[in-house]
Amino acid sequence: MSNRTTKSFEATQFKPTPNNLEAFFMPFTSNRHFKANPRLFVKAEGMHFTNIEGKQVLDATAGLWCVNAGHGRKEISEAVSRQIQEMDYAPPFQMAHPAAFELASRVAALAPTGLDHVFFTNSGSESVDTALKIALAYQRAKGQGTRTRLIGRERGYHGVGFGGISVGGMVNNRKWFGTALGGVDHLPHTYNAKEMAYSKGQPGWGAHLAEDLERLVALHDASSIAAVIVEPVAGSTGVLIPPKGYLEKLREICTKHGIVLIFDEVITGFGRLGTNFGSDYFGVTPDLITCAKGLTNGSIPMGGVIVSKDIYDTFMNTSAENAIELFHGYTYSAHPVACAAGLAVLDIYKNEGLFDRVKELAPYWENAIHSLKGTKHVIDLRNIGLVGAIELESRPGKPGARAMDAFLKAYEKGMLIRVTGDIIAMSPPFIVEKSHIDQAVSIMADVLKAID
Ligand code: PXG
Repeated sequence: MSNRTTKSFEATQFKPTPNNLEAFFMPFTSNRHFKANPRLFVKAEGMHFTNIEGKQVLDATAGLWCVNAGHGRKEISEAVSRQIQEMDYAPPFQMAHPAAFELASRVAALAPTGLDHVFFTNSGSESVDTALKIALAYQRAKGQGTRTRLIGRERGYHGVGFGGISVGGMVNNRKWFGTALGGVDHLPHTYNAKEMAYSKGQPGWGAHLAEDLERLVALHDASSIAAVIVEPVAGSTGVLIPPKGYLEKLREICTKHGIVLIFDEVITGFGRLGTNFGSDYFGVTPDLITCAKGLTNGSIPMGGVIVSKDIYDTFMNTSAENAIELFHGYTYSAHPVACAAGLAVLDIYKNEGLFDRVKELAPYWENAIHSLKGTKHVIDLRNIGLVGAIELESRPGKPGARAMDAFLKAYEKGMLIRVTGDIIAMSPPFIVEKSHIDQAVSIMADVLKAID
């Protein structure tokens, strides 16, 4: 026997009891507040979670913008269970399995024309870092190796990898972790309360903000810029909807200067706006699309980067015979269980016409969200597809405190919402009924009246 010093499970200081909340270092959570006031879900079905006290909680956020087809879908759990029994894992480097090709073809078929190859990852953050790396390597493969600069946008959220926080524009994701990537610059964000408060759908003001990209080109020179990344609709930083004409202008400037345009569609992909992708909604086609979340309905972690034919072909045509064309990948790229989940999810979306359902419900949703105009604390309301935002006036000197109170009060009243700063975001599963929308808005109105 080797002389091992590993402690036995029993000898560790933590009692492995399910109600010991200490060991789990929770992500993006106030650990101390949570552990003093725990909120645990134990079951989920359709539009509702059940919490540990046995109470039903209306899911007004589709989990974290991911459970688009609603909870507890048997088609997904059966497909996952079948796959894990048949083959639990297959290595994705120099080997593969059939479902990976099937899912890639199905995703490519949903994507805008010209975007027809898919690289699989395990999360939105990995998709973003993958897309940035593909853009850099593509420029190099084309003989444009001086193009190393990446451009993001203020108030952008692109996950938590070093690439993502560098191009992102969220101060808390940047200030804690050192200097992040060098050579990054940012476009201004597109929100202006004075010009666009209470806009329904896309604001009419602000297309000119895209011209800032020309300013950055003039400053850095196009020959140093590899890619621009934006969310078509900024989600995490408070639902910032692109002004009419803005994305079109970005596309035009990127094309003019040979810059790769990346749309981060981790939230807007898979039907959230009532179209396959946000690109379809806005009629603007980028060179790369990142996705995750709705790809597997949140059931199994998976993300992807959808790649244009031009970029894929450049890799294929410029590397030596039998060389690895893209030096990148994850142990769990195209994991068979995630692929099985993805295929089952795409079937549900198609068979139930869920993206069309979003389109049909969007006007009802818009009216419901805007019916909160004049409610205590509200200073702006925004909507697009099945996304809504309620912006609250901040308490003096305490940004975010009021929305956090709203979050806790809503939970107490049986509804899950998301808050960021003093903005409340709502994004229900696409199976939502009008009666749920009415209920959600009425709970929201009660919550806002009840908090200081
Ligand atoms: N890009 C975008 C546009 C996102 O919204 C990510 C990348 C990162 O994905 P992963 O899978 O690595 O988390 C996201 C994630 C919220 C919220 O409340 C939003 C996200 C995640 C958690 C919370 O708005 N988006």
